[in-house]
Formats: sequence, structure tokens, C-alpha cells
Amino acid sequence: MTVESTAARKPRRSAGSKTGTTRTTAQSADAPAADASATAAKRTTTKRAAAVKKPAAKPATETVTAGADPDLVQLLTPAGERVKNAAYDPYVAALTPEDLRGLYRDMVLTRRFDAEATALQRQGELGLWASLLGQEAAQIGSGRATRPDDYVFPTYREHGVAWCRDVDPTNLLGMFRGVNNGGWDPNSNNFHLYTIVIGSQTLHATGYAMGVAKDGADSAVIAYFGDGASSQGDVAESFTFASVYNAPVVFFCQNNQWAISEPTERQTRVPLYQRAQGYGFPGVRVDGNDVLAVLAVTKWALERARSGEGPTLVEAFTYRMGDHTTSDDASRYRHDDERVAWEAKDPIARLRAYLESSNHAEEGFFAELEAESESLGRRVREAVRAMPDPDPLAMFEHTYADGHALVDEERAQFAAYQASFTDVEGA
Ligand SMILES: Cc1ncc(C[n+]2csc(CCOP(=O)(O)OP(=O)(O)O)c2C)c(N)n1
Ligand SMILES: [Mg+2]
Repeated sequence: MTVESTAARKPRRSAGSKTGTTRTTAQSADAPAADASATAAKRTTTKRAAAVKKPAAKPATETVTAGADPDLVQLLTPAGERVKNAAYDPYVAALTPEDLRGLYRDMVLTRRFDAEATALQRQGELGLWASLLGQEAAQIGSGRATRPDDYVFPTYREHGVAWCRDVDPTNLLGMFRGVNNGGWDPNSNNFHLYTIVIGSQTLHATGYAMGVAKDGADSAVIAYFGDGASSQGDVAESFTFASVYNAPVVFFCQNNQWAISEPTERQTRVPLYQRAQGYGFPGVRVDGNDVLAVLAVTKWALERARSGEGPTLVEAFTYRMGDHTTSDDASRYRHDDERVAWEAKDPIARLRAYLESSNHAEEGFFAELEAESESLGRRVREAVRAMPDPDPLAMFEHTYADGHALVDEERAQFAAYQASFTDVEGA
């Protein structure tokens, strides 16, 4: 496990640094004729921020709100009001109240699982945990848009997508406890193992999608990555290949606005979804805290892929409410007021407000869900504590398919070292 914290040694923004791009460029012309209208691209000039001793008073995240941002696809406002969108409404039109409660349940249980895992790390039961706090809608909306025959390539934080793919949540914890190298069979759920090498899974996804196309299958592939990953060469290369081979892949970027301590303004001078244009495929920015909008946009993008129209970049605009991982301390480089502002856009509270105002859920539903959360938490705790320690020599397995002389030598050395310990039990 190599997700290491590089918590900022010093804050790097001045109070005068930009708070985001002023951007009015429309979504790609290939996107559904959304309520987003085409206007000229414009962005404020950014002055390189001089290093300062303390963090800026102003939040550094891009200010993106529906209305202010015509390109942001949103179906539910932060207050939980349903807003119409002619282009994307059809993709959620068939949802029943039960479906809506299902999305809510998915998000609540995912958050509960995530909180439990964070607590388990604090209790020493896990070596590390990468929390998804705040990204539940981005993950559940997109995960529920996939079909069982689609193939998903996650990064290391897609616990909500794993949930939608029916990967048992306890299986996600083995690697973070250090007892296995993955924890589930990727082919059982078409959900690849977590990938720690930032951005590399976009290449795997693109290659896989090219294979799907060659097979003549009508399934699609979706690759998850972060705003920071968008700076990796692997991501640029996969965009090129996907585009020129018209691969049936959806690039799903969760822009949570931070790559550990680096804000998005250090990754890009244009909104990320606009990168797609340069590669020749559509890019769409969706409110990543709005589960309905994410579901609709991802369904649209997956259908494009399935029907031979090629790749799409979906930028789910969201926020990482917690630390990067349990090894990180975001307060070293990030202002509290930023998080507080995003708490007001909480994806779960937003859907709850809608369920209540539309009379789609009664009090009993929420109470039952609370009880279900408790029992999920208990199940996760018990499962983690019961995980057997691996044989220390197992770390030499799976390096080479047919073995290797050097690995054999190292294994023998390590075995001898292990054997040199005296059993002091009862001494
Ligand atoms: C190739 C590579 N470089 C650096 C790292 C160290 N690293 C781990 S997570 C991370 C930040 C990733 O940020 P982002 O892509 O925005 O994803 P997020 O964690 O915010 O979801 C970095 C640099 C890595 N794992 N792999
Ligand atoms: Mg990020």
C-alpha cells in the first residue's frame, strides 16, 4: 500500500490568488443540447501566487454553482429542489420513489461503511484508509448508471461504486489492513482491483474498451480518476487512444478539488471537462453532489459508448470533505470555511430534502435505514477483526508467474530470518 501522505509542508496560496476560473464556455457541442448555451470562453488571468506563511483567508476552490455556471448539469439544487433539464431529465424520468429511496440508501450505507473504516484505522485495525466523504453522489449516481456487463476501473477511493457493483464492503478492507493485495475477484463483478498508481487505470480501461469494441460487444467501460490524476501522462495517452480508436469508454473524473495538498488550480488552467474537446470527444461537467444529475449524465455517456459514439469525459464537480487519507491532515493546507461551505451542499442531505418534500419517504424509512447502518457497521468491524494474518512468506508470491531465482533466494533468506526468532511466549 503506497498511498502516502505528503501533507503540505507550507501553505502555498496568497490571499490574492484566484478563487477559480470565470468560465462560460459551453459543454462540448456533442453533449445533449443541455440548458447550457454556447458562449465565449473566458477565464480570469491567474497570477502566480507567491508563497506565504499562512493559508489564504479565501477558499481556493473554484466557485461553481448552478445558475452562475450554465454548464453545470444539475437536477437537484443544494436545497433539494428538483430543477428541469430538457436534455438530461429523460435519463431519470423512469425512476420510481422506490428507486429514489434506493439511491438514498446506497449513499447512507456507503457513508456509514466509510466512517466505520476510518474509525477502524484510528483503532489500529487498518494501516490506512482513503475516505470518500462527500463524494457519495458522484459514486452512487455513476455506479448505478452502469450495467452488470459494463466493466469498471476504479482508483483507490471508489467504495460507493464497489457497493453498486455488489462487491462486499468487507472485501475492500483487506488491502488497507495489509492482509492481501486486492480482496475480490475483478471478474466476478466486472470491478477491477483498486489502483494506487495514479491515472494508470485509464490506460487499462481504454485498452479493455478497445477489446470490447473488437469483440463487437455492446457493453461499455468506465474509468474513475481524480483531478490530480488528470495531470498524468497516462491519462493524456488514454484520451488519445480512446479518441482515435473510438473506444467505448467513459472517463469519470471526480474533481474533488484537491490532490492531497495540491488544489485543482495547480493541475489545470481550464475547467477539466474542457480538456476533452482537444482530444475530439465531448466533455460534460456535472454537479457531483447531485446524485440524479450524475446518474443522468453517466447513463447518457455510457449509452454513447455502447452505441459506437466513442468516449466521453464526465467531470463530477465535488469536494473532498475529509482528509486525503488517514495519514493526511488537511487542516495543514486547507481552510475550514471551504469545507463548511461544501457541507451545505451535502449530497445525502440534498436527496433527503427532496424525498421529504415530495413525500417519497416516510419517517419509518429513515429509522429503518439507521438500524441497517448500525448493523452494517457491526458487520464490518467484526469482519475486519476476524481477518487472518497472511503467511509472511506470501509476499513473495505472484511476483513472477513461473518463479525467479532472485525471488527464490530472497524468500529463503527471509524464511531463515523468521526462523531465527525464539518463541518467547510465556517467558
Ligand atoms: C504515479 C503516482 N504518483 C504519485 C502518487 C502519490 N499520490 C497518491 S494519491 C495522490 C493524489 C491524487 O489526487 P487525485 O487524482 O485528485 O485523487 P484524489 O485522491 O483527490 O481522489 C498522489 C500524488 C501515486 N500514488 N502515483
Ligand atoms: Mg482529487
